[in-house]
Amino acid sequence: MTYVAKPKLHHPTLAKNKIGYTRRDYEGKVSTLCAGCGHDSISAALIQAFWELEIQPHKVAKLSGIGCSSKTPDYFLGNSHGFNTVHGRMPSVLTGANLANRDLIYLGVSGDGDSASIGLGQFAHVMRRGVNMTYILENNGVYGLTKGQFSATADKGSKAKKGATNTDAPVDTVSLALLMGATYVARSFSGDKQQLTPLIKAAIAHPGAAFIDVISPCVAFNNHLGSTKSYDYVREHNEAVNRLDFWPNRETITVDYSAGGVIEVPGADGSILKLRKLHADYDPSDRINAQAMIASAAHKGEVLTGLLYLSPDAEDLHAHLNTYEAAFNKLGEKDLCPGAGMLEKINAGLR
Ligand SMILES: Cc1ncc(C[n+]2csc(CCOP(=O)(O)OP(=O)(O)O)c2C)c(N)n1
Ligand code: SF4
Ligand SMILES: [Mg+2]
Repeated sequence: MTYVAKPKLHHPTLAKNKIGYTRRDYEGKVSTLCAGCGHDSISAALIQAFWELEIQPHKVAKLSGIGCSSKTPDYFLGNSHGFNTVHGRMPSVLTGANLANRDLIYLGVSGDGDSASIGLGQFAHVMRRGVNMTYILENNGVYGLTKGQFSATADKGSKAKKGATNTDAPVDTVSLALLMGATYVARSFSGDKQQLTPLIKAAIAHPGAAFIDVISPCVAFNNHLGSTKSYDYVREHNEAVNRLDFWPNRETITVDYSAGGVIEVPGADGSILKLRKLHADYDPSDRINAQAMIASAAHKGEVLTGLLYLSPDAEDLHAHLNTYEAAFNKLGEKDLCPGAGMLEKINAGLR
């Protein structure tokens, strides 16, 4: 089975968002992934997040690499722009698209093989450059598509389905993203849609490189005893540092909070992010403390989830480079080709 068309009909009472779309309008083709694969739950959270944010699907560009995870953009946002690139090369293609047209909302979807093995360099550089994007890493600790080899995020000592032990040290992608200068860093679990959906919404609103590592069990090759990326292991060792709620710009807040332990973070676009603290000593604006807490949790075999770091003064690549605001495809010949006089002036400035 490689392709199944989805029926277009839907129930007339299906709820619509303020721009008149139902959740079905944010879906894609029928998934061909294994039943129970964590990646499908991440697609469901993405559909929910874009529907709740009332984003027009044609305003979104979704780019991915190669892998089961990288196939998923076909299963959501069927009316958005999409580019299934080359293994480990999504970040550079996305960077180019973003530089040419900043008017779109950029979503990068990748796997642990795609990002932490062949694409490790690209991953590091897209974070340090601050490309305005939401980078979702669907982390199952294996190369699912090529039948379950250990990936670079597999924990040392964890077991493969047939019993082999992984002897290599793991790449911890959230630590790396922090080290590289990402301005929004989170970790979540595909089995926790309540936590994941607002994390995605806040990442989309974030003006810079937003990274979410989502532990996403592979039921075919890495969901057994001895795996640290199985549903059972993550449920037993999930340590949430906070819970997040997100309101897009200036919407009335109707939820009640007890005053203690809640931080309110206003976004540059008028949105509001509320963080309910679960760990008294966890401050997501403190990069050094975040790094220490992540390392300490990993040492204890815990999976630290939630919003791990948020920079209060994030900027994106366009701000760093002071680029021209209009998308290249909106510029006329006069702007793109300012003539011999201008060329002479530029050349003179370089002499
Ligand atoms: C250049 C290149 N090298 C190797 C492959 C083979 N290959 C395809 S997918 C994949 C690994 C995918 O693993 P991951 O990114 O973790 O995705 P998952 O399938 O686990 O979601 C590999 C090695 C390829 N397609 N291209
Ligand atoms: S092989 Fe693993 S990652 Fe790929 S679809 Fe099946 S469960 Fe998901
Ligand atoms: Mg994988």
